[in-house]
Amino acid sequence: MSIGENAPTKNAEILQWVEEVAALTTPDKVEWSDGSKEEWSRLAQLCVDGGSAQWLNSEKRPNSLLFRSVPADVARVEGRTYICSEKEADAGPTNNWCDPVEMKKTLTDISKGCMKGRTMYVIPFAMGPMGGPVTQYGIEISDSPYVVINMQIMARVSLDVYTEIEKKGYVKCVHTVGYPLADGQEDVSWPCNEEKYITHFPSENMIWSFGSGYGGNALLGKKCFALRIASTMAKKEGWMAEHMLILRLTNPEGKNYHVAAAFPSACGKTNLAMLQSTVEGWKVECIGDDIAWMKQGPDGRLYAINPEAGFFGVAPGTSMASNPMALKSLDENCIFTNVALTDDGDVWWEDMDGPVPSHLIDWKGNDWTPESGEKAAHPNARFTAPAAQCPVICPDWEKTEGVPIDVFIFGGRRTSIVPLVHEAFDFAHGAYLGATAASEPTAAALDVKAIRRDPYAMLPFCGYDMGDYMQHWLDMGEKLGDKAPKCFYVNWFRKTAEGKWLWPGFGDNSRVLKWMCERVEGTVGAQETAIGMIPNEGDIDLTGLDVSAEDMAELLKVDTAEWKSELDSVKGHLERFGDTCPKGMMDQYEALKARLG
Ligand code: OXD
Ligand code: MN
Repeated sequence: MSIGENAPTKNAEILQWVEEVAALTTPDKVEWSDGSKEEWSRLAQLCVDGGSAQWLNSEKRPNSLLFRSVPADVARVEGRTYICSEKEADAGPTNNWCDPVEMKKTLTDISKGCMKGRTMYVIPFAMGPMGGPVTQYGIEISDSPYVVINMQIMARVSLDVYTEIEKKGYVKCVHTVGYPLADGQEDVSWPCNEEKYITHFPSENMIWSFGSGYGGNALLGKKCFALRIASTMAKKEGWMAEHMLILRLTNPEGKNYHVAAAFPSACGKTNLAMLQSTVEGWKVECIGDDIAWMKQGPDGRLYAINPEAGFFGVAPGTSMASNPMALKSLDENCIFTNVALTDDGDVWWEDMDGPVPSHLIDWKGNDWTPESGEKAAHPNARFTAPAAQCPVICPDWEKTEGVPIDVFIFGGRRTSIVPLVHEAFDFAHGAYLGATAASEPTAAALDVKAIRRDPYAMLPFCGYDMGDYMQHWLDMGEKLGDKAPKCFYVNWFRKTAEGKWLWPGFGDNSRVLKWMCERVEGTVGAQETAIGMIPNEGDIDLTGLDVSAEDMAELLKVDTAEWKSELDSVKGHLERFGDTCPKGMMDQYEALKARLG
């Protein structure tokens, strides 16, 4: 097959790579994606005509599609995700590792002819605003039109990428659903393979994904590139690729503060990214909801961009009550996957506002009623929405140089022990708070053993040894010096002994953000405790909020005995990284232990 004639690039290396992938996978056709609206509409219609998608009611949800996957392909598959570094030790104890030569052989064997009967799309994309100093480029080869139309929303797909690649290089991404079609064989609505491999080759900046069509397994710009591969690039080049939302707070005087925050899944990250402030005069705008790339700028401060162009959010639980700005981002031009369909052709999911419909088509395509006893939408059902549609998107969200970060926040879901907010003594202590961040499963009781430590919320996304990752945080702190962001740790989820939530959360979290900005400004004080600095009584603005003084005291309580009871778990967590656990982290641990007495 000659693929060069209508190729939009003359780059011999790219042409050769595309040729090689085509020779291995034998698609019927190669199409060079250009990222145009025309292309989006054509491929969307192709998915509809082929039976894998349907248009939603255009009066309710214009230009939007519904896809249904299959039960075997509904989420990221961490057990099938590999870091194929040259040396096993470089993947660290928390990643699956496979020798790169061996993995390539396995993938080559199973990929022979795997695109037969399909079109192979070549998708050039930018992670970050085109031409920016932090932006990186990639090319994803995929045999899934669903991937092409999702990538068009999640990344910046454009032929201009080929020009930028000449200056900056690119990450090679190969994706196949692994479901070839024999001559005359009819396609299924969601092709995928029982066998799945999500593999990363950090020394070659390459990603190879086989067998899944879903989310982070298939949209390779997101977790695979923007976190796993980018984290290895960032370590080498002295910048940061983090699983963090980015937001801007503006105070009543019009001064801006920028916050980047890392939380494990199910801790309300998207809600915080689009929060509506309940503090008079304070405004919040969203820059990104999932990933931050950050580099030191000419003034020595740390500048962040959102490398993505869209939101790939969990639909269930998103409502006017929990996150109106996310919901309003979904009015049109969206792709929904595994949500339920209403009788009037719109979408529905659990915990949406309003009454539960009496009849739906569920995510498996079956009739559903409230008596069905099953969820109508899959719990990991997703929306893919252009970030530009978010009503509170920051006017500077695409600024090529990014925004200067004032505050880092870490957090997790803890029903006890961890106060509403505490501030790190310095950046190295902040790096320790991130390295030891912990969360309880949503339904957990007050059982310390149930907590999962998820350093920087990067456990599933770090492209190298997590111990080295912790060292990278300490190194960045050294490099940034007194320009480093101030670090905080929050816990919105503390409960009373009777199981009542102590903090209202959602928009009222802006009150805690305000305190952080005032700490940055030096206009409020704080009290020193063994674990860090906590607000003085009365310093968190509670105007108009009905939280009693006793509850506030409980929310900010630091019980040394409780904290001591966690020391073994922290030590075990750090020791897991053996030699690569930085001395600086162990020093932080020892210092905490000493302070707890
Ligand atoms: C996500 C995740 O989908 O973190 O963003 O799992
Ligand atoms: Mn995420």
